[in-house]
Amino acid sequence: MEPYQATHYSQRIEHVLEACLPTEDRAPARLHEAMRYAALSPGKRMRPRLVYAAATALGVPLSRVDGAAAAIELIHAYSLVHDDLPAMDDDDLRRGRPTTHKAFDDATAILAGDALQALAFEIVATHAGLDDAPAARVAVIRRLGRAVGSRGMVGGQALDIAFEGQTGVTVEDLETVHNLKTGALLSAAVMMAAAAADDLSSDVAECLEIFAARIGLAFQVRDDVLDIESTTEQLGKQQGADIAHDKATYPALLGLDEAKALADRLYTEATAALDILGDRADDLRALAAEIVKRDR
Ligand code: GRG
Repeated sequence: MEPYQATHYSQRIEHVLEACLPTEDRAPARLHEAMRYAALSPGKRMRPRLVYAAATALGVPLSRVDGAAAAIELIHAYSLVHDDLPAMDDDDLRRGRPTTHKAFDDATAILAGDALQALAFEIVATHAGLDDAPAARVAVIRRLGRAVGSRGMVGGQALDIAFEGQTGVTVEDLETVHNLKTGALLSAAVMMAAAAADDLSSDVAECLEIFAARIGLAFQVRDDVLDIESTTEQLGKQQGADIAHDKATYPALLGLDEAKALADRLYTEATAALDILGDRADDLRALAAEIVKRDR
């Protein structure tokens, strides 16, 4: 099912990102060019779309979460730039284009990632949408900071690297890595919208946490399946990279069919958690379906 606001969310985030990224006519021009190259390249914008869909489910005006939506996509873009570097995955292709360090150079890519991360926090701290809600703003910033650092995405990346080439990695280890590396940011997308809501009940907050956790893991299971079943052209990045890097993945540990069944189970659990929100959560349901059925 196509979410009824899908196009609206996608267009909205492009405008917000375009407006908040420094232009190349300002020094340092090459750094700004690299930041725009990394952040505006054609990704799925899944995380900002989750922010908007969660805001819709909670009756939060989208203008209130534009800063959070932009910030999370900038953080995601930074993580991809750094993940593609020779010191990490050493990839040449991302979103169907040369990776940032290939299009520019390693030093510029490192700095562009650093600057994208700093810009994300600047935006969420200053965006006008939360000017009238300083406590909500702090809660949003706290969510983002926690999700991105050593107890979230960066910590997951560190564990992922540590597990590379290791034997004896268990499904529980894998779940820990992915809950941190991928799940933390996807959860933050949903929970930043919740943090921007005025009067969120603890029941709804708890259900959203469950939804976000399940869908975050389902995203990663699907990513692992696509690494095997899709093509480089379709993915816009190197297919088979997990096997090449000797990474533990769900299909490697569970088998392909069981990995697919796990993604379906996680999807069912995620959407069941949305029952409490009724029809207002239809866009979140549609995004969840997109996450487990996507082909890129
Ligand atoms: C380097 C600090 C640091 C963190 C890296 C997110 C991440 C952690 C690495 C990316 C590598 C990777 C392939 C992770 C698996 C899941 C994932 C985040 C895929 C890419 O996200 P999509 O599919 O990408 O949303 P688009 O391009 O559509 O935005």
